[in-house]
Amino acid sequence: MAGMPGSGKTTYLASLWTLLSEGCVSTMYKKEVGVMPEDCATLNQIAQEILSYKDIERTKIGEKVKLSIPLKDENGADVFLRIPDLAGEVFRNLVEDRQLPKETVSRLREADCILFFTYYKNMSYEKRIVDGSYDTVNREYTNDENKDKQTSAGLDNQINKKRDANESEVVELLLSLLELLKKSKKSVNIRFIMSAWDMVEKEYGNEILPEEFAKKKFPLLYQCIYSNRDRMNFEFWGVSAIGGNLADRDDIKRIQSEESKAIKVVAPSGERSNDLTVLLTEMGDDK
Ligand SMILES: Nc1nc2c(ncn2[C@@H]2O[C@H](COP(=O)(O)OP(=O)(O)OP(=O)(O)O)[C@@H](O)[C@H]2O)c(=O)[nH]1
Ligand SMILES: [Mg+2]
Repeated sequence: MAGMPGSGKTTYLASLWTLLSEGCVSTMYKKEVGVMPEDCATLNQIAQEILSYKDIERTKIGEKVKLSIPLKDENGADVFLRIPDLAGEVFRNLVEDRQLPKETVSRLREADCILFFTYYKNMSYEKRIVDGSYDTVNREYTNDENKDKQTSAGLDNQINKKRDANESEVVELLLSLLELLKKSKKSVNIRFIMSAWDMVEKEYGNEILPEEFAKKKFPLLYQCIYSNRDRMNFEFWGVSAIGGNLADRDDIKRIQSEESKAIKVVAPSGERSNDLTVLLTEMGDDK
């Protein structure tokens, strides 16, 4: 999983673990009874927080949680799943300092598929048309407490820990990952995950397809993906790993009654399910 801070990575992983361990939703990949993953206790703790409708804490640099477990596919064949959950800060640092831990680089090189998360609500707004005499990008803060961080000229071109990443920085992250993988992979398999799909549907209606949403909301990222299409196999997915907004009482009531059925996964074709494991299917040349 890759993605800037607050893009929905940990929530996906913990909800995926809940689905696999409870087994009450029919899933493409299944866990055998009694098989437990490494890091089971931590995953249970995060999953429990989500199940008690609490906002989970951001992953810190150095935390090394992963979901590492043998599964069975629909034909009963063995597959081994390994998804490390890194702090978004690690990816922010890649954009800011051009550095990524060696271990993460090798994991990315070994990965069959990268799940690249974005959550549009946890991104800074970026105004690209500059008024006045500045010929640079003018970034604005969505967060009040960060307003004073803008320079007197109203410009701040440095990504920093005080504000959410903006679209240009997400583009930078994607380009940096492609650069890192250039030598080891002819073509990189990437699924672009539009997190918190429940929020998207509230705002844009439930007819919108994940790719249409990406094109509308992230035009720069979308353009970058298409102009690098010879370097990746890619797909756009919508995922609501919680099923609703934990700050909204009506949503919480609905999640309480629907339970795991509140989870939503929208495939590139628009096909819907509650199965978070469909994102684990092979793609591209590996199919
Ligand atoms: N409405 C809604 N919000 C969600 C959903 N999934 C995640 N979120 C929100 O996104 C926030 C961030 O999610 P995390 O899973 O912590 O994000 P992360 O990518 O792990 O962030 P870092 O640990 O900082 O890298 C959560 O606190 C939720 O508020 C969802 O399905 N629906
Ligand atoms: Mg996290």
